[in-house]
Amino acid sequence: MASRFLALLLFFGLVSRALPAETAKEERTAAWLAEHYTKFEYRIPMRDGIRLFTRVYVPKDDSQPWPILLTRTPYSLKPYGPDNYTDPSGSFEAFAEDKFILVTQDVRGRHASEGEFVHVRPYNPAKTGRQIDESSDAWDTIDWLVKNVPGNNGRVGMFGISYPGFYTSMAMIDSHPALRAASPQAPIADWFMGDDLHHNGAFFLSQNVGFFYWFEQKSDDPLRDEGRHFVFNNRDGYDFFLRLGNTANTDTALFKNAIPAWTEFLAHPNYDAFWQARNIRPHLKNVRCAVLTVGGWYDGEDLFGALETYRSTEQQNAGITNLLVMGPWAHGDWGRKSGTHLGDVRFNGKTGDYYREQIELPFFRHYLKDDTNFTATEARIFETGTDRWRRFDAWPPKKSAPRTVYFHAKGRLGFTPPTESDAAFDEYVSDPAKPVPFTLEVTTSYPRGYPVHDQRFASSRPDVLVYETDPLEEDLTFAGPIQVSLNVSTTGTDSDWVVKLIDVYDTDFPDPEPNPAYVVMGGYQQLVRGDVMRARFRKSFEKPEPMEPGQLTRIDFTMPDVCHTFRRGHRVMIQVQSSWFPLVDRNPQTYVNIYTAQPEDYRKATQRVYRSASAPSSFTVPVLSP
Ligand code: PG9
Repeated sequence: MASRFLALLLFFGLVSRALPAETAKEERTAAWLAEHYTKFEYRIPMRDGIRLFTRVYVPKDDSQPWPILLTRTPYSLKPYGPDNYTDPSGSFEAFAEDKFILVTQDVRGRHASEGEFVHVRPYNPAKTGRQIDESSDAWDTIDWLVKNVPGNNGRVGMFGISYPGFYTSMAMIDSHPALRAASPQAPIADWFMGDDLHHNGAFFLSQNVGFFYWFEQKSDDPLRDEGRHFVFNNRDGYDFFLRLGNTANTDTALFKNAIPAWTEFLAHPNYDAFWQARNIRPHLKNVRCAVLTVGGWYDGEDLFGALETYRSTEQQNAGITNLLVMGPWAHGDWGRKSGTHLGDVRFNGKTGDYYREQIELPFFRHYLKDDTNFTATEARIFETGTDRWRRFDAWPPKKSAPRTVYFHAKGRLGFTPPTESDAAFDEYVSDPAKPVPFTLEVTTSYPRGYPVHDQRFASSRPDVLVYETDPLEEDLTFAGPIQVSLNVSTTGTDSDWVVKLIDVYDTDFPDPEPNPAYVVMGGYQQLVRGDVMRARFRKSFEKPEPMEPGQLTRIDFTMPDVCHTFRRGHRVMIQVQSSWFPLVDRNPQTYVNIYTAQPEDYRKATQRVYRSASAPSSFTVPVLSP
């Protein structure tokens, strides 16, 4: 009898251990946090006397001193109050479970903190005395925390996604000696060149209108500011923004000029001092901590910031540990989702869980708790297409060689330069009254999955040029930035040139199972990377120039890196178009201030893309040897 009872105990013991982690692991709740942590709220004085509201959770386990993990945010610390605990999730949950002193702070001028908020407050390299910026606020905060928070081990880590990622980057500059590890994740780096508000000077419209309206809410009780969402009287963003007219109408007709920051953004249509001062990249120096920059290949908001923060830190801080993680994620998904799929595209495993458990937590445990279970790999990169994690000792990988892919007649792509005569080109009529949609989804913002959406809805349009290879005879891996080089002409005096790199699945690619949306994956034209270049900025982002109607013109620009394998039997496709609406505001195709363009300024234009021996169009990308 006893042996049977023992066998049963063993069986259930094994079974409970064998249960998948997510069923065995209790859901972390605010009650769990209150049981294991004590909450403190402080108003930390900065060097100019302004006090920043700061929430501190200290482990009740006082068996040893614990390191501090700090996040600085403009998005509020709700719930406020010493007895109101947070429902931990994602990375916060993993850190709470592993025991750190968890600190979150309202940045200057936001919610419960004093002072004036300034969007992406410029770094001041010449500040002295009581002069401040976000780097000094981080320094003063860290200095106060290690001197005042009970039970800390004198070491501080920082992390944050997007705007909190920007504040982490700012803390890295002239970093405090107690800051040992920083993880800027999808950090804002440059709002004019490639993050959130603009790409190559082209204004991102639907992605930002609702967000900034919500962000800029001022309620009389900042501790209860839920923010008010803009109420669109038409849920179809394509129709709504087309009827709205020019971009400045977002300020006058929608916001009634009630959002000074938005008015300010629209007062600077070029890369002037306002935007250049907000470019953090040249200031990422005197970084004395280990850095783990994280980004998502399909992040529609700050992919540029992640790649550029890693690059700028690498170039300006020789000898430090500066690492990069890039996964198959939309904005912020790595910190809060399992990461099994995005839109219709499935990935091999729980990429988000893997990142948090196998990369992020070991990084902070190593530098803040002297845990040895960490290998500082320069680049942990998820290779899409083959759906596997890879380790590289440099990014882009050293074992890659640049290959140029040329546009050819009859919509072909090939690795050999064209030989056609000078008159070889393809053309389309770009009509601002009928811009090319960026998605088929009905939205007034942007679908998180649009960076991997099926592009078959666009390839059939007469105002979209399509070029593709034959089915590949072997896998082809692109690993790095995509240098686009177009030879074009237009009958207008300005244009947008949108280029989309697409993976065309083989015709018998299996549909998902189950398939509630009746998705047809055979022949799927998965967007891998897309971006826009506003032709007026082709020579200078600071001093734009009109295009000469009918004149052959070079349009060169770089699309953010990829690490994507086009599998054998797939095709590489390029689509070229002159609008991407309403993700990007419409270019009237006449050389006026686009934001205040009048209805008569919006004119059709005939766009030509040349593909001749003397005027080839192409893209060049590092190709990884098999
Ligand atoms: N990338 C987000 C953002 C958008 C617009 C302005 C500022 C930030 C974010 O998630 O913070």
